[in-house]
Amino acid sequence: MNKIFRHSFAVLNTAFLLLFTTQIFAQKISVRDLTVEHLVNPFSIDNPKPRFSWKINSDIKNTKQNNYEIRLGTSAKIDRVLWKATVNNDQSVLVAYNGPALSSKTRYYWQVRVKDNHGNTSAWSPVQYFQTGLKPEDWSAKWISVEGRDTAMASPLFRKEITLKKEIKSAVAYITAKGLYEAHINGTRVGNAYFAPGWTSYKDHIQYQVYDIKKSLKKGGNVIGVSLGDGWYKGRIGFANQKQFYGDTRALLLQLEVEYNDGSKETFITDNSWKTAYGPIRSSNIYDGETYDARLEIAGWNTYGFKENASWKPVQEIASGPEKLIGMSGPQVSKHEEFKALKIFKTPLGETVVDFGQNLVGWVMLKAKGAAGTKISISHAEVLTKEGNFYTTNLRSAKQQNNYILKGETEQVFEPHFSFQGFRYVKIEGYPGELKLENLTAVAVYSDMKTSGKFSTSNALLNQLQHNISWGQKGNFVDVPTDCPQRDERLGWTGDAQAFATTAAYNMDVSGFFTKWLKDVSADQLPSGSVPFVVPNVLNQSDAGSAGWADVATIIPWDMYIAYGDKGILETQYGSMKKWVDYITSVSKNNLWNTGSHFGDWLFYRPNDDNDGRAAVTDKYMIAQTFYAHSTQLLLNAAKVLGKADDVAKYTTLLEQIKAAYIKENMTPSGKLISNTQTAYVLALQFDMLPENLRAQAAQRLVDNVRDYGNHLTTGFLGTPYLCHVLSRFGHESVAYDLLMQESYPSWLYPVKMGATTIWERWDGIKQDGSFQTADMNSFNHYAYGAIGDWMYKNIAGINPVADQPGYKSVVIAPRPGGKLTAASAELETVYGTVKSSWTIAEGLFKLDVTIPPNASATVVLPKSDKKEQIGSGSYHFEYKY
Ligand code: RAM
Repeated sequence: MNKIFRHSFAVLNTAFLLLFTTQIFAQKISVRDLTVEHLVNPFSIDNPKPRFSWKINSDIKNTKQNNYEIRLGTSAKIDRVLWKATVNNDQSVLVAYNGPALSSKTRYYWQVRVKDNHGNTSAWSPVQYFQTGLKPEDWSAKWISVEGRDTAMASPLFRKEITLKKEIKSAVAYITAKGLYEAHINGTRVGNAYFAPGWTSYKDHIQYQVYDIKKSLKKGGNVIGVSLGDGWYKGRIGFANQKQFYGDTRALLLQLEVEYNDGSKETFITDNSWKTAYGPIRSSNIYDGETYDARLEIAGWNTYGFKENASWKPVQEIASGPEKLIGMSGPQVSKHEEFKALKIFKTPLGETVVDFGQNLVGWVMLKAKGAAGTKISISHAEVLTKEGNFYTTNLRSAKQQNNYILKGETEQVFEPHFSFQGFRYVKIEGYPGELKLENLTAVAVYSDMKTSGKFSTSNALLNQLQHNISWGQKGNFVDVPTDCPQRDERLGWTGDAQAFATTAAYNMDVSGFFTKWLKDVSADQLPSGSVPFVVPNVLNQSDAGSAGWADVATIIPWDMYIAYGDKGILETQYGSMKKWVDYITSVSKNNLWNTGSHFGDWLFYRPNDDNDGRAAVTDKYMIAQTFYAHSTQLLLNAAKVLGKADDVAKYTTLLEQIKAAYIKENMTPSGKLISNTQTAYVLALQFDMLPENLRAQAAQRLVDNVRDYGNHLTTGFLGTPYLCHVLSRFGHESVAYDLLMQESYPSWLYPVKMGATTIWERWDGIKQDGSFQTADMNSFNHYAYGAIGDWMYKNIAGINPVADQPGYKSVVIAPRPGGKLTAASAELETVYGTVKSSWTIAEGLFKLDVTIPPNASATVVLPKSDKKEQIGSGSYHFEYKY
């Protein structure tokens, strides 16, 4: 303990102050944010026992729910109650339905009210609803495609006129496609989702979307029009120029169920009465972009009464495959932030380039008017070369180019339909007339995840790092968690996803997003239990089983359980978690996982011309053994939560054996590891591989290593997420801060200093001399190293979950100031409500403001103090000499 510490400690004991800032008025409580299966008023619930959640508003401190009443019916007034329950407990998250069997394709209405521990009862919440999905036997629609072989690159349009005989009470459309679809009713786009039906393991399951389209329909004649794109299903996907991975035929499946005011019903479906023709989208591709020829627009094709000419052909019905049709369990992809063009300039090579100031994922909306046949090309890039030219070599074979061919006449606004781009800069070619800033707007497109976290400090570089982390997340959470969003890859790399998942859950509500993706993890898990490198798996079947990648099967379900208190996700994924651990056991000898090929600590520090062993190479099988232990530990945790006593016993023994084998193979008697790297010590300590008495010395070896590199990290994808956590846990907080605040390469802030607006794939994507890392693998939007965000929320701001009270039912607020920071502040919207932790250090005083939501509680661990405060809900202020 140093002097300063002792001094403030003494002061603190005498001058400790705890102030209550919330007024204690007996105000009523209310409920808010009602969700079903994590979603607000969802439309396609498949779970026969859907789960309801709500949050409580209250100004009264120490508020807990004592009781809830829930009721559910089939009318908006809930006048005929189908199920009700009055329960005396504090469960407000994921309360499972427990009434009579729910019917398919039915809307149910529900509401809740609660009583608190102070004797207050809330009013009934506003009525919310959810809709159940279709059962397989409810589908009467037929898959339809173009006649003959589907060889055209152009997007086919499908249309059908229908007549509604009476006034309509309700109208629901169920739509999906092989490929991507965009649907219109009477000329109006259906919904605001992009890339529907989303990317899933299509050979196993395809999602359908459900739309309430009553408002777009009218009594009499109506028309449905749909266009299809190749998307992930048929288009180029994977880095080997692979096409048609899931199938060679784009197809549409649509069922429209109408109920008239008199109670009678009518169903309209896709079948061979529909017509098809090719429209203005001449080609579209996830990697390469889209070509749109406005001269080929068919005016009125999606309005009623349109006269189909000879180019409209009959469709063909095609047999459905073995894939299941499932409702959406995650959020849709939509448009979000818009960015104005900041600057239009000519590069030294004479290119016309536009800067949007932010590396983002989505596309540019372009306004243009010119002579028919004028072709405008928009190419996309993340960075400029050091000479200031447009740089696309790191996109590898992805063209990322949208082409628009004008039809003359009026001004038009163009945007792609079935492609997205990763970019900060665009290059414009062929623009007629003067290109003005107002002709271009960039729009970010990503999965609809509510922002759940805010984080800021007194350090501008750290704030930019936080900004970059969250933009790395937005850009790579486009329906599946991808490694990168720009080059010919954009795949669901499992290692990247597991490294970043907890950080992701701080920044945004990813409960639905990962619930959906974990279904693909299970679906694409091999019969052996091995887990592919990428999910959905579009690589070879044998591309599976890498340590730290395949462990996604255990890691993300556990992370989601902790973040959202979702025991159901453990129940659903338990089989997959277990299969993965059993797979490792099956390929291990003497409890050692020393077979198979592994990525290891991917992209670790490797200086050029390394003659002194400075390259931070960590033995791959040693890494594998630590993840074997980690996955077994998580499986064991899940088994405990789910009450599986036999498995608890079995995997407890296994875990001991794994650790013993690790020590025998990898550690000298004095505690030195066979690889003397940061990652080696980090993983050994993070996953408790070492005997207790050898942990402190191992942590010291880690510290020595960091110091030896001049306070630089040398870790790759696997070591980086845990590096600062391990240092903090073993009392080396200041070393963790030295790493975090390091501004020279390799470090988190080096890219920030180089002007990054997202997280880079490489610590030195742009080198000090302005040159680039190898173009083959140099993404400027790769979230993996953004995993430091988890440490920033937990240690700087101090917001920590508690494993046996998941979902932040209980929170540990333990800020640990350092790195010359004078202030830090974070907010997290949890499933109970908003948790806040905000501190300042000024004039020798440490001040902390904490907010804990109703029905949750916290332990506040004050820095430089042995004080721990137990608090209930409410807002609290602490201050003391520091
Ligand atoms: C790269 C990906 C990804 C990484 C794998 C091993 O191609 O971009 O980030 O997980 O390799």
